[in-house]
Amino acid sequence: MQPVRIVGMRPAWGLPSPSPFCLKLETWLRIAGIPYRALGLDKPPQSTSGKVPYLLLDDGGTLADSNVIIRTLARERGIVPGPERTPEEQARDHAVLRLAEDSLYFAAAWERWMLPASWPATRDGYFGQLPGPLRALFAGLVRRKMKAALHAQGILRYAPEEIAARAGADVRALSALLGRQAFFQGERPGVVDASVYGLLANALGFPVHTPLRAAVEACPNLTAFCKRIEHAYWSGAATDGAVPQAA
Ligand SMILES: N[C@@H](CCC(=O)N[C@@H](CS)C(=O)NCC(=O)O)C(=O)O
Repeated sequence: MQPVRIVGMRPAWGLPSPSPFCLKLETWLRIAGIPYRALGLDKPPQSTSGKVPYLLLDDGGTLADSNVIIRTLARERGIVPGPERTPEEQARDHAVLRLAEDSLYFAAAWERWMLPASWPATRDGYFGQLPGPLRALFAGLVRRKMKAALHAQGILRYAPEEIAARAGADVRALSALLGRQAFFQGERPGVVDASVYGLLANALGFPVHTPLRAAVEACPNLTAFCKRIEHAYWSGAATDGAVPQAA
């Protein structure tokens, strides 16, 4: 089977990707057993959405959005998403995915891009490989773009303490929803597990002690969940070092 080619962020801080959505996609491909090549972004994303991750298609086009990519690959390859889920379980999976991707993600992005204490680590993690003058230029440009996006999304309109409180509430809700299960989707992991892992592993691996990181560290079932995924799908995998350039 030809490996699929995905474009995402280069590894940073010992994580396979500093992007929760790129780490989610790679983790899902590992769960699904689909061979892939991860190409590190070296220019603005060439996807229709302008975001990463995206898939490079054989006809030269691209396919953006982790959920769209996963749905497409699963359909094309006849991958069964996991054990049968009741309609109520499916609704719960849906709610967990949205909680992670449409709520917690934005608090995490705010911490990285807007908290003064986080900025040096974010700048060096995302732009450290660029030559000096370009590094400062791009870092500043992307930070301004992120600020506008976080304001438009709404999170930036809250006070910092409120953002931290919202992130903490999201994390505790995830912890309660996982409970004593091995994975959010039951005994076997699926897309929801990949998604939550992409976010939580990034919260724990970011080298600054932020309120989000503290909230995750305070939930032993979530840290054990991350270790379980890491052990099953990432152990022995290189998380730093050379990543091929995007075509
Ligand atoms: N819904 C998208 C979200 C992807 C996303 O937000 N990616 C971020 C990196 S984690 C990005 O590319 N941000 C750049 C931007 O917003 O311009 C997915 O699931 O792939």
